Amino acid sequence: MADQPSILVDSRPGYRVITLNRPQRLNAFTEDMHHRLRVALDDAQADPACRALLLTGAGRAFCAGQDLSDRVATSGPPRDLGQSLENFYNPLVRRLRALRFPVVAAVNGTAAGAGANIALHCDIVLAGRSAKFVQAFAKIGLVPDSGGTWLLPRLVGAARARGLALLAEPLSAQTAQDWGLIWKALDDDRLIPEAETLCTQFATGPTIGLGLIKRALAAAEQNDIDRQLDLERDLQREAGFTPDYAEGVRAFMEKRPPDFAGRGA
Ligand code: T3D
Repeated sequence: MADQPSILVDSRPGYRVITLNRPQRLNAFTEDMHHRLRVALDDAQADPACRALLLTGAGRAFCAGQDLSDRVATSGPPRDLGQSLENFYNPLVRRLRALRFPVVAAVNGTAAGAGANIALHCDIVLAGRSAKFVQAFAKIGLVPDSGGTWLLPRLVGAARARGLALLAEPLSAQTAQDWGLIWKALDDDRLIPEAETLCTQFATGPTIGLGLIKRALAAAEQNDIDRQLDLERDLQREAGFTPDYAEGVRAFMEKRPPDFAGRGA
């Protein structure tokens, strides 16, 4: 396994599949994996032909967060974990959230620590029924990171966020769906086909408009209603000038499926 790349990238028509690929360590993060993922996300963002992303894990897990074999205390001074967040995890979360197209997470197995929160930042989170979400941090004396303390109360409310973070117990995919933490739990054998279908749908969708929806929903986390109404006005103006909007209306009136180009004029 040593010479296997820690990230696999597969280009499909209109979208990419990124697979976290350290299955023997449940796809736990190393610096090499962070570097490769950063490049893969930047490449996807820069490619106008890429209109969606599928993120998944190799083997039986999605991702177990930081590789703890890199964190065993030695005789030297303790590692500055704040620096690790600053250099690796925070830029990753920011990159992922800033992608101009929809990102589908196919959580194929355990998602723990930063691995859980990275999955939860994706736009659509699908999970196989065997998958579990674990805010594992408290078990090793850490604080939920990668935006976990921000995401959890917003997704599931304060009481459940406190339980998940303080108890660090695994949450099943089905309960994650029931609580509104994720979009859908699926039978394991349906997970990847369903994620691919969604990516194909997004890859033939009005990409600029979908990106604007992402921006509006992200901004709503901070805005009051007045600021959000103003933002909707501005983003709708932008959407209304896209060729895909013109095509969408034409297709509706002509009672045919739209043929979205996913590009500006
Ligand atoms: O450090 C910083 O930079 C700060 C940032 C931190 C971000 C974080 O993510 S901190 C949280 C780190 N992650 C964890 O604490 C999770 C640790 N793993 C687990 O709790 C469990 O492994 C799981 C709940 C994820 C899965 O349990 P299970 O029973 O399905 O599998 P297992 O037997 O525990 O693990 C299988 C193998 O993967 C095992 O190796 P072995 O014995 O077969 O050689 C295990 O050691 C390895 N593994 C699992 N997680 C990690 C790992 N190896 C290194 N790092 C891991 N995170």
